[in-house]
Amino acid sequence: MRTLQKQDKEIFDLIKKEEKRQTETIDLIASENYPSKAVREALGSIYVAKYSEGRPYKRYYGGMENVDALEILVEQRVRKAFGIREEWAVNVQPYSGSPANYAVYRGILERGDTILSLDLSHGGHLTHGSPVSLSGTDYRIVHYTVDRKTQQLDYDAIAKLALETRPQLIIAGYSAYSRIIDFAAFGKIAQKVGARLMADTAHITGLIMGKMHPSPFPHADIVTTTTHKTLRGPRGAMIICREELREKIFPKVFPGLQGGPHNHTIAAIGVALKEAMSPAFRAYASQIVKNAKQLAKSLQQLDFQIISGGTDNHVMLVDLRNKDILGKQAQELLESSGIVANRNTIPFDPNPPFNPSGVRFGTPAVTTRGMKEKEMKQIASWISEVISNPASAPRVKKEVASFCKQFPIPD
Ligand code: DSN
Repeated sequence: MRTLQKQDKEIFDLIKKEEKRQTETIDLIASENYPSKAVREALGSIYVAKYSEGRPYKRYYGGMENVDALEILVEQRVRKAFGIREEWAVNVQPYSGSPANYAVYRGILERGDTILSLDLSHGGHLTHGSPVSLSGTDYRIVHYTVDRKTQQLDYDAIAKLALETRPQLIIAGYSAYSRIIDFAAFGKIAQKVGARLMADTAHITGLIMGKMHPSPFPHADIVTTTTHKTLRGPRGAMIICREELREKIFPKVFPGLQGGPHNHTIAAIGVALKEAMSPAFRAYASQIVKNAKQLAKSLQQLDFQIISGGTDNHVMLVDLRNKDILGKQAQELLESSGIVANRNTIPFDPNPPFNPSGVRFGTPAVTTRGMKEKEMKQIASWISEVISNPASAPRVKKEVASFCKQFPIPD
């Protein structure tokens, strides 16, 4: 970055500060990850200079031969990484997960149609019909919840609700749900009520490609995903749908919602997909889950309540109410100790979303740094120490910074 340093010291200094912050802290935000240097090189490539409105071989500008070749190659890699064939149409142009989801809704629903999705406060996502999202204002939203007792999805209850409310679209796929999603069960429910099924696998795409979570194919009609979470690519998204839905959905991406695709991002997604098909990535996905299970177990041993009693994937929700602290204060306290996480609602939360009863922890980023079960035990012990004794935060922060030096962010 010597050129940047010479040319723009203000931005260079901010990047260096952010690099230091990331290097010296433990990132437990379940949706974050560190892409490889190869991904970042593709992201910084000359593709950034190219406009390419349209779809491969159907563009509005000239100079397209390398953009067309790139986009076709990346679409093929999506199919290969998910183990699907040509009957699935792929679009790697969405700028991120929110517009990808909205393009699907506008493509297959009429205004006022019914969407059945998980309540945000039970682990769902803003774009799955929250009243503050356009998805919640343009459609009739019915939410399912997790079961009060098991804190897990109850497929019989979801089926009953679907029969009662007759949705046109059912959404499966979450931001804060720690159990395996039974896409086959969702497929059956959707079929029974004549709804389309959309799987939003943003959080678990890397686990699916790494064979640590069942695939949504062929149960879902549409799969949307971001590319920067467990998949460890650049910030971007994609839509995969049954071929017969292509003409309904893809025009909503362009020209409906977007202009030119971000070709540098598409190149970087391609690099991440190649990585995701390697044996090393499979080992990575497996370690993410091992680490999450260990972190949850160690926290339980320290009297933390894990929602649903554990985790099958990369994420866990902690109910802090027995610890005499709420989510906001816990997040701030942990951050002052060098442990970065986010506060989160828990199912049936009696507290408001701005200061909910829980925190969410995830292991994709720490696993990328090479941490294993032993380190998860250490992290759990720091979390417990700081929550029970806030005065320990400055000392823990120093210990965390020194510990982090053993686990550099891959460059
Ligand atoms: N913001 C992401 C997350 O943290 O889960 C979802 O979009």
